[in-house]
Amino acid sequence: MAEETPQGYHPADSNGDGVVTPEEHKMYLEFKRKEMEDADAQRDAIRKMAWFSLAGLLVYPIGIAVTSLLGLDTAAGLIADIAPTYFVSVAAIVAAFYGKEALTARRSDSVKVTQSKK
Ligand SMILES: [Ca+2]
Repeated sequence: MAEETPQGYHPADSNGDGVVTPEEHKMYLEFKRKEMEDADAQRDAIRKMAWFSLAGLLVYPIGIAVTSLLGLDTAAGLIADIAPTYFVSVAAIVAAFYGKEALTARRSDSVKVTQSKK
């Protein structure tokens, strides 16, 4: 499947000779597939991190209560001491996640307009 490119540029034309050979086309498709898989894995990782952070927010006070109940007063005190830092950090992670989601959603909603001189 050779594809002529009169402009001399095609993303699949890796050696820039103006023709997309079957090998180049296959490489291009493989690259695109990997790119999509990477983006998917990245989204999954970020989503998991956000859920882990939210779960941590819920478990944290329970941790204080459990250590207190077990009589580990020093541990309970230490956990309570780092609570402000922890909560602010987790809030920042979750805010960054939702901010990114909102930005991505807005970008995919928008209409792209391209202009070219003829
Ligand atoms: Ca080529």
